[in-house]
Amino acid sequence: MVTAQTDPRALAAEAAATLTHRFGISSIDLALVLGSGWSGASAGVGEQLGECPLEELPGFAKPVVAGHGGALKLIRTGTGKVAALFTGRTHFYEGRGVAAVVHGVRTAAAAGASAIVLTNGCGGLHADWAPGTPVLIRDHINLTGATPLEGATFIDLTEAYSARLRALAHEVDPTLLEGVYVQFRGPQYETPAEVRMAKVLGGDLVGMSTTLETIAAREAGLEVLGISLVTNPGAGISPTPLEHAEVIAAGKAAEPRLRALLAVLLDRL
Ligand code: 8IG
Repeated sequence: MVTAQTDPRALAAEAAATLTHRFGISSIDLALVLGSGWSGASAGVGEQLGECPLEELPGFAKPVVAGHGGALKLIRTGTGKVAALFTGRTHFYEGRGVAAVVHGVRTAAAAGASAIVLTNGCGGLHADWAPGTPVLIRDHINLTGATPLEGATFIDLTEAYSARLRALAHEVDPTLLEGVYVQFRGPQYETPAEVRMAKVLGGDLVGMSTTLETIAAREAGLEVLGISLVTNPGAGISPTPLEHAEVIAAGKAAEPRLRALLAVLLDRL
């Protein structure tokens, strides 16, 4: 028997039903997942309609990483669209399985979203991509060895990251860079040799999220916009390791730019 206990899509449908019921809405239009360094950027974006701890929705658990918040905020954008903001995500390295990692994406799709913005904090593979630089994800390399798909589910990923949405983001901020995001399993950061490998493979960014979520989003028919915030140079890229305080300061300095980007994007998606 297929139940919410055994079928991740049924569980996502249940979470979506709980979400819409709880907030008294029929559906959502958009979703936004906030990665490391993005919480400040989302403050004040849209009009907040409500908020609930993620673990109160079926299938979600408390995030394990302190500072990776775990709430769902419902907002209304300037153009009247309803967006679900996930203030934290489950990472693959938590060991809860791929279905848990992509549960938010599937819940957003089941609640009616047509597009999802996936953000993250990551390492940069170019010495001149300073901490605080936002980069649109053009494509990805999934080095986790995992996938949210099962069976003969041959999802096309030729344009996993919507060219339409990237063009829109470029209209909003013409100076935005684009790059290829390489997901490692983590939780350890890369060795310098692994960072060189990621670069040889065609990568520009290294991180521990997003690619599995993008695969699940494409399976569910969502348009995906991926935006990375370079928070540190990948291991071995910078001759002098950055001070933690510098990384935090760079993230803070980037907030107004990220906030403006998110606000306008959510209005236009
Ligand atoms: I923030 O340098 C952040 N997340 N894999 N490598 C990986 N993930 C990251 C990094 C990094 N920085």
